[in-house]
Amino acid sequence: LFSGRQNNTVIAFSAYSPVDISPATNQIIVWQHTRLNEGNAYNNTLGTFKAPVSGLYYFAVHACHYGSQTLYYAITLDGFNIASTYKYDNKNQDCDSISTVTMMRAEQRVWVRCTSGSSANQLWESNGRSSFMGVLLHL
Ligand SMILES: [Ca+2]
Repeated sequence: LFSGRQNNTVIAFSAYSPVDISPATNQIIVWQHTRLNEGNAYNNTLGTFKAPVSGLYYFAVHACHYGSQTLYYAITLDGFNIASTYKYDNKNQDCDSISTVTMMRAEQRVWVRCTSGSSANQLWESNGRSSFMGVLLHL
């Protein structure tokens, strides 16, 4: 698949386990554990991904919430929402996903932001079922 490519830079991460399952409005959702962090561009203390090179990137969040809680979140590029959603179920735990592709310049950052927070436990996290991932598609 990659034969003939002159540059085989691999930048990819997959992170899970949000530090705070009751994020406040505008709080960064910090995913503290990484299954994968090729290129070390995802910072698991800040919850931010910093593009090491300019290119086309893909990001996705899969997030689950507690029953009767609404979970509002977005993928942001330097603070501007580039994908967003909210998820509610009046009874059951449930999950949804958002994903997007975006051009990034080197040093720009992407993170997951809670767009309307609560002091109640919103994020349902067990065994890594809520996660954030990103990958460089093309230089
Ligand atoms: Ca909190």
